[in-house]
Amino acid sequence: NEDGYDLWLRYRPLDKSAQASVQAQARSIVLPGAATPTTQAALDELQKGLGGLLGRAPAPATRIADGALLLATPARLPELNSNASPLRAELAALGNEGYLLRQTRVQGYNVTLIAANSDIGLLYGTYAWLRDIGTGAKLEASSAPTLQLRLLNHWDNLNRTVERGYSGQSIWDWWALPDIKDQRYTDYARANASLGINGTVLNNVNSKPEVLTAPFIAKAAAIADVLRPYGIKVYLSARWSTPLELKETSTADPLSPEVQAWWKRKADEIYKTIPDFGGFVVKANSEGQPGPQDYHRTHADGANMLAAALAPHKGIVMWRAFVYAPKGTHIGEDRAKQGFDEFKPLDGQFAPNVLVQVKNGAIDFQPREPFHPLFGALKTPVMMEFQITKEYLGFSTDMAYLGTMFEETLQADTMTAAGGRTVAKTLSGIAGVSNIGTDRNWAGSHFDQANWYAFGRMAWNQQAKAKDVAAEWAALTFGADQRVVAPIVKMMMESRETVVNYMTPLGLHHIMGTGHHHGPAPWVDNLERPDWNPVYYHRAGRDGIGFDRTAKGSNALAQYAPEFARQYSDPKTTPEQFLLWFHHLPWDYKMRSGRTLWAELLAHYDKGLADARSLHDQWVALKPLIDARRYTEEEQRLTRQMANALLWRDACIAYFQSVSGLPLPAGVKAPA
Ligand code: GCW
Repeated sequence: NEDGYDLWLRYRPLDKSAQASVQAQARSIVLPGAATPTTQAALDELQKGLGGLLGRAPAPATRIADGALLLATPARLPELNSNASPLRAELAALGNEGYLLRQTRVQGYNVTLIAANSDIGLLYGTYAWLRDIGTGAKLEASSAPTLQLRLLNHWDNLNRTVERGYSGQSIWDWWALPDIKDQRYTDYARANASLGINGTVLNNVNSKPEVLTAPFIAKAAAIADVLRPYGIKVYLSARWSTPLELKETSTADPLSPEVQAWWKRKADEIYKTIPDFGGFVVKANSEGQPGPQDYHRTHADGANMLAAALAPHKGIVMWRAFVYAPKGTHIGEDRAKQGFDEFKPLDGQFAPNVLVQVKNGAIDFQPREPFHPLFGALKTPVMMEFQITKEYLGFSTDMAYLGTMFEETLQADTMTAAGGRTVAKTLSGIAGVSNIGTDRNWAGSHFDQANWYAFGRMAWNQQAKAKDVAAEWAALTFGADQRVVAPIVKMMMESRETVVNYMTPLGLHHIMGTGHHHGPAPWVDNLERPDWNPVYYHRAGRDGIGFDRTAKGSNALAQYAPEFARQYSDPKTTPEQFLLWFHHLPWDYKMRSGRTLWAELLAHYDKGLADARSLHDQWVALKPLIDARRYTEEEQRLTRQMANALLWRDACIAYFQSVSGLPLPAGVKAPA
């Protein structure tokens, strides 16, 4: 019975004809030169993978022969680099992490070649080759990542709870570390390397001073040792006030020499234990976290001080732009504006090893947000922060494939250059807030594995299409049978829009339940800070609904490129999916469909519920083709999702009706 532990690395037996053709391409496995931990990982994966797919893995051999699967870098096989080699130029263009897969002749033999410039490239190539076999794709490719930083961010606490985690405890067993290294760490490394993820931040951005003490550095080092062969570097979230709270300095002012010296010593200490440590991510002066502003210094002062400590070791600082102060400042200001307002003026002041890490949208990981105005606005290198865990999209209960959301954001045109410039083109790195936990299936639900997968594949290639990625994942996860893959892809492609429709259609946002963010609460109006209240965001009343972010309102639009601002300042030229994000409109505003805004809103809620029911029915129809355990586990969630969708629809309609005072349009039945 499938429990999901193997993720997309299941390697279940291929059918006989596929086995024969793969066998012909891999009669032996040849790796010229000495094995390293990384090539050993590749060889081990081939043993495991081919062992499963073919029933028996080919033996490693030392001599190239016809039918060999050959893993080679120019250093291992110098002829790849010779002027005569047809692959020389292609290989040179692949950089350190890229790979190519080719049926070709080497030394007069017909071989299947996995070639790269480095051992890590060989490992990535190995996973790509195994993936191609698993999906039945053609085994010819060349691929290299555009971004060097492809990270997971764990919001894992040291007590093993996970902030916004819906899949069990943290996989990092801090108590047992460093002596006891769970097999899960290796399987985690394999899964991430199979996607090309090359860094991981182990702990929550709401961090604790303890994580930077010697015992925890030793624990992090033990994890780093497991991940290193897989090309994954370890990073930590640093709490701004660490030295002060540990009582090792008298202040946390970034300009204090005592503080600067402390961080330098701390960096030296970390690098003694973890020589390839990646660096720090920092959440400062946001939601109660300490930061340089506590000392009247800027985010740049803070980031640069840490950057100076890490620079001699080639470490980096990822300074988060999700900064809104929970108390005091900016009260009454549109929260969507604060990140830009704080960071734009600091552009140009950051040290070269600082990146500003920006959430995909300016509010907070909503089911749909327009891209953050900082993308394309800074010279400072910027990283994307996506949230893989579904804090606002129904946790791990509701099905919502995020590939479509990642694609929508990455391909959005920032209009910050002539001819257009997508968000993807403005990035220097990408991070995803992990959905991984100790649940047997890692992600809480089987379909949430797809969100980890899609993040990784799109971190490698921002041009990847959500639909292709879904098809790959479905084939690897449920078997490469079109009777299964096609309907699953259809469900996945519909799923996120379904959630948007029954939660926050037409640009509504932040109307979820207080604190937990699950379920509807558009009526909440009594929280400590106005910009925590749903009523602050939907602004529904007798006169209409929506947040006016044009020049008549908060003017958040002015933070975008002029062409974008122009298009979105007019409701008629604003895409309807963002209408109420940027505009406050009367209930009888005429929509493109010809319906009134009120009727259109109801239609979206109805569609969300209908589509949630349809997702369930589509899954039920697949029952004969899905193993019993995974079928049942997902069926229960889809049943729960129908109830969630019903609650969302009825609660939102009832609430909005209570403020609009409008009757339900003819043909719409009152909520049961
Ligand atoms: O999305 C919000 C979450 C917080 C989170 C914060 C952040 C880690 O509700 O749980 O804290 O954003 O991104 O810093």
